[in-house]
Amino acid sequence: MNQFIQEFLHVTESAALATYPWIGTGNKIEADQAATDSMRAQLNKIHMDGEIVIGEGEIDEAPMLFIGEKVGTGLGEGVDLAVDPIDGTTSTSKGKNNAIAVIAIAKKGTLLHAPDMYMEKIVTGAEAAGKINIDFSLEKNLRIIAEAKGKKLEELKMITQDRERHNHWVEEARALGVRTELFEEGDIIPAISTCIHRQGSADLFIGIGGAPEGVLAAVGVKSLGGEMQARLLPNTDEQWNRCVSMELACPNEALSHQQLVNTDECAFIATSITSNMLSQGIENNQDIFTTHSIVLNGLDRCFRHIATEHPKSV
Ligand code: VTB
Ligand code: MG
Ligand code: MG
Repeated sequence: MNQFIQEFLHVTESAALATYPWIGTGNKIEADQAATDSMRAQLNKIHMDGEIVIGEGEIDEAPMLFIGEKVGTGLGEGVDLAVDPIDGTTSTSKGKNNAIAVIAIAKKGTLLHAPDMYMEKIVTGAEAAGKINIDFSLEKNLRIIAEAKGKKLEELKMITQDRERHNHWVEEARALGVRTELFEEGDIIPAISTCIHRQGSADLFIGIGGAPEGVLAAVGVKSLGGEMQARLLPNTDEQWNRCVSMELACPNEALSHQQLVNTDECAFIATSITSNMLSQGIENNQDIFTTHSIVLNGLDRCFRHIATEHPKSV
């Protein structure tokens, strides 16, 4: 995968830059279209036999990068791709925080083929990896993390998206004395942030969000030695059958990290459109745009942030 990282960084940087004219304009469809067109064009230049296994649309929902779409020149290594040209289209169109252009890549056949539906997710950093369990109660998982980190419950922080469906978790955590941070949009970066040692980082991410975003986050979390577990939440017969047709025999079973991403040969790359807790949004300077990206690689545990200056004249 390493040989591709620079090229994929160029893909997410270009997609993010393509959205720039649309930030804060209220036009989320146009923003998404610009990012998608850019991402497809750049992906198709890469010498790989790529397949989108996590995308947004189905085949008839052009212009999205759809599940099953082949990308790249068709020559070279087989690669599974998970893409979200913009995670946070509403944030982009409203000029609010937490919009990213994001890609995860992995050796062919190693990423979960998940349809676009809700997924329950829990994530923690390396200290409690191998110890938490999505089938345990929230209290039990919090106690496990506290013990693994040598902290008191009052010293822990949980992070979750500000949604009514999460209120019971928020109440439970706060009743135990665990501080709980709520964010508005975009659950990929908050999930990954639990694996990074920074002041104020959360110890546990919990939430119900998009399944595609779940698989993307799983690659980032894996690259940092953390642990993610998940469960798809099909809530119609159609969604259930869709899972079965994607070879998920028990659509609502607990998914281990390995089921989400079954290799260390993987990478996660996200360029910030607007700012988030780990990285700054696009800066518009006189002759250049500066982009800020996060690059994580399953073969080491480094947290790389890459700033790139893009001359406007090119
Ligand atoms: C989730 C999350 C995304 O939108 O899909 C969420 O994974 C949708 O939640 O990152 P709602 O249906 O409650 O709005 C995002 O936050 C992208 O904005
Ligand atoms: Mg999107
Ligand atoms: Mg998304």
